[in-house]
Amino acid sequence: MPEPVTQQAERVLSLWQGSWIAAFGVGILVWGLIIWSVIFHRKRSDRLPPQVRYNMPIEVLYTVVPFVIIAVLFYFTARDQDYLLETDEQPDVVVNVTAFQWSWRFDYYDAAAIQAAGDVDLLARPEAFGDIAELPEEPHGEPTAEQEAAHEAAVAAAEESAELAESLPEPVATTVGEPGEAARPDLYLPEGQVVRFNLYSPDVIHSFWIPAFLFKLDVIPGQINTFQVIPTTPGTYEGRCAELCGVDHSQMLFQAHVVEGDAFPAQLAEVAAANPDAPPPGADDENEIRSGGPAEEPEPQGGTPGGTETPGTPEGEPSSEPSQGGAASPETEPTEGSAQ
Ligand SMILES: [Cu+2]
Repeated sequence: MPEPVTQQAERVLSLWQGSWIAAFGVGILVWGLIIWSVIFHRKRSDRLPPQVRYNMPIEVLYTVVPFVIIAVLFYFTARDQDYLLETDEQPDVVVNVTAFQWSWRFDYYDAAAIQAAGDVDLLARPEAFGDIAELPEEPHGEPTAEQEAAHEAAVAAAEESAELAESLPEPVATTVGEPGEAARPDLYLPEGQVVRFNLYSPDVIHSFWIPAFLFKLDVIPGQINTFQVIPTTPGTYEGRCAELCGVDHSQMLFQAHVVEGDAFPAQLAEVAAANPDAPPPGADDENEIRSGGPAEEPEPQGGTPGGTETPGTPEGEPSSEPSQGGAASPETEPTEGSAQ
């Protein structure tokens, strides 16, 4: 196991160690009993030992002991899982992570600004990623009353999302990566502060994994998973996608840098200065919201019925995308999920 570099990872390590200690305890008992019977209960004569049909105490023991073992393991696993997924503590920094085929986008938010705007949980809603701000498709041909009603409901929901996206504070810095080691994005985290991650996918299932955190979490289209950590050890740690997500899955790399808390604001300013072109997801034009590059990815597939997309063309360029996003209403699929 690598050294844990977050408070949460320490818990994972102790769960892992505790499980091994319990397993060794059971193992030593079983091996001991086997060796004991082999040595002290060898065949001594041809006389058959007394034959019995059952032995109640032993049968009960066989049944009860495994239940106890499982119950103990379950208790600690459930307890630690709750702890690892707990987001009660007020975060200092919020990072919206967008995992796309095949890289990462990191949007940093000032938790205090979000707090002022309402609730930090706002950012954990899909609207925060601006991705469903697009108006759904008009029904083709002669729509039935049912289709029309569904369409109108979808339009209303989309408009509501767009409104919410606009009311959210803009990220203080944004990084968009590209597949491969050379263009992998950097993620900066402050030591000793509470960092909230909101994980979002516009295309397929990915998994956000920093091995040194001893933790990974799936990034699922249509569902935003969140978790919080407090980094404890400054340093640079590898990050990757841990879910086979397509042809360039292995190129889906990033690096996490834990910097000292005092140095973090300056570091963040540097990130913001280095990526001035990255459009903020909360930009005024609602199609602009979608133009982060990654969020656009599934669109051509969904928008061109029967179109043969080459899966190996990750267009990370924000500039090439808005035109497609702009064609939003008539041409594209109403929901992201249906694209897959
Ligand atoms: Cu992936």
